[in-house]
Amino acid sequence: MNETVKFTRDGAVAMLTVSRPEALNALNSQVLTELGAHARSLAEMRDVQVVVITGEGEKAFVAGADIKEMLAFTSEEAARFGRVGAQAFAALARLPQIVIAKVNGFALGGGLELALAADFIYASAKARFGLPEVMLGLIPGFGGTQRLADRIGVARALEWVTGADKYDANEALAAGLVNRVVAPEELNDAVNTLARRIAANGPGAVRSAKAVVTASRRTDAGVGFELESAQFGLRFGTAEAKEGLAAFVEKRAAKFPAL
Ligand code: CO8
Repeated sequence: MNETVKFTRDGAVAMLTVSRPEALNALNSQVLTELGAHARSLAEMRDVQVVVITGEGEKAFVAGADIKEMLAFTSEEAARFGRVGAQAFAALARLPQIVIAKVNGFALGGGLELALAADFIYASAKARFGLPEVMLGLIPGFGGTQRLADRIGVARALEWVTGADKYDANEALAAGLVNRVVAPEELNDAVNTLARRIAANGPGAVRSAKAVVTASRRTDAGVGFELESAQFGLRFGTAEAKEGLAAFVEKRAAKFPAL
């Protein structure tokens, strides 16, 4: 069976590309299974610091779950499909690395849910976002209701989920869904530049920062601040922080040890 998710790597930056361009990269069972397997092996890769997720071709990031496959599902098959997808997306969302969704075109339904499993989204100006599930009599099933509300607020998320409209890249930017919008031909460069910039920093510090910043969502403010102080203190026991501080004082570029 041909692979439907391509894994490529450039130094400390890895890329997952959903590759079914003939179906606008729709998520079938095979894609979901492969995404889950990649997420689990990426979690163990201590020499990868940034993961980019994207879709093959010019037109789509991912146009949703595969409607043609879902059409024939029994309830049991649908439940299994939902579980495999939810587990894959949860594994991506739990990765210790920084995960960037590079949204080059349509990010609809499960496709938007996949982008939401990343830490943040960079989008081409021709990207289109939306959760059209209710038009199919469904609701988002891969964690998208929770992650969208978390990203753009409950009121706006309810409007998006129940109205099932599509939003262009600038609307998504204004809503806080997308971090940055660039011209389509500039998207690769913008993401690569950011990914390399992040990967050049102290790898332990970047992972620690991700753990602490994302904890702000799950914990009340007191606990989050305590976690931040604890992690801040722990940094000082690391060779990485010693090197970073010394390099600044010595006016040279830091040479961080591997994790
Ligand atoms: N599934 C399967 N095939 C798809 C999908 C899809 N989601 N989207 C597009 N395709 C296929 C088309 O069928 C077409 O194939 P063919 O050439 O064989 O007919 C090919 O991709 C090209 O698509 P179009 O010809 O439709 O291209 P257009 O430019 O005319 O339209 C759109 C592009 C607007 C993106 C349109 O394709 C579209 O509306 N697609 C469906 C979008 C959608 O509704 N997505 C949500 C799906 S539901 C979902 O994601 C649920 C997730 C949660 C599941 C939880 C389970 C428990």
